[in-house]
Amino acid sequence: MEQLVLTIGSRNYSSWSLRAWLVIEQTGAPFTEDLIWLDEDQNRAERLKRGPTGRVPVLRHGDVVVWDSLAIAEYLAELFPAAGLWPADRVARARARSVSAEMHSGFFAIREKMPLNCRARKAFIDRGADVAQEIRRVIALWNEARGRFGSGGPFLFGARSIADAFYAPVVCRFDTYGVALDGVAAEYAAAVRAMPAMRTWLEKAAAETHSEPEYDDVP
Ligand SMILES: N[C@@H](CCC(=O)N[C@@H](CS)C(=O)NCC(=O)O)C(=O)O
Repeated sequence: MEQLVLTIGSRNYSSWSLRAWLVIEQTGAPFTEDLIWLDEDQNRAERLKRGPTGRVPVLRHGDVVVWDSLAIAEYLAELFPAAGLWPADRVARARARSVSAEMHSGFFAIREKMPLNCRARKAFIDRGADVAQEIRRVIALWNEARGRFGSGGPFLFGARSIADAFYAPVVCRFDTYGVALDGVAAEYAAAVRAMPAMRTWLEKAAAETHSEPEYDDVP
């Protein structure tokens, strides 16, 4: 098997990197990390050497280049069918794909007003109706997935899947910005935090010395 190389940005600030990293980690396959500090690559020169958009994450597998977190997740799901990256059941898989795509193409208010900053802890403040509505939507879809498909384990579709990788940065954001959870959502967030891969990522994020004031200064 050709070597897998995953280009990521800062662990503390790069939510799309976290998603792809959790997916590749779940395959159990060896891979090399290629970390580019976004604050040191202002003109995207390094990132443009890895992929055409100048964004991270990017996966290289021999001469195959895959950019964009969702495309990387799908590529890895095809490459490692035994890893169970998507639920085995067709209906559950369709729902897992839907909620992952919903995250990938939506939740703009959360993404803009609650940027990923894993190691920061801020007091909860009202960030506006659009953020509140998106938080309610996240909690509703977590509840629905857990209630309908989650009986086989603590994750959205029971066993860990790509959908959990796509919502893991949201758990981090809720922790950073003091969004209180209860019931099913609180239990699900605890399961995500307890994943060994998540703990590793958060420990490394806490140890990073690069800081990005644009995100640190968000109240
Ligand atoms: N849709 C892309 C988004 C990738 C993205 O925006 N990555 C951010 C880091 S989290 C980035 O590279 N930002 C730097 C830039 O846009 O210059 C994906 O899913 O991978």
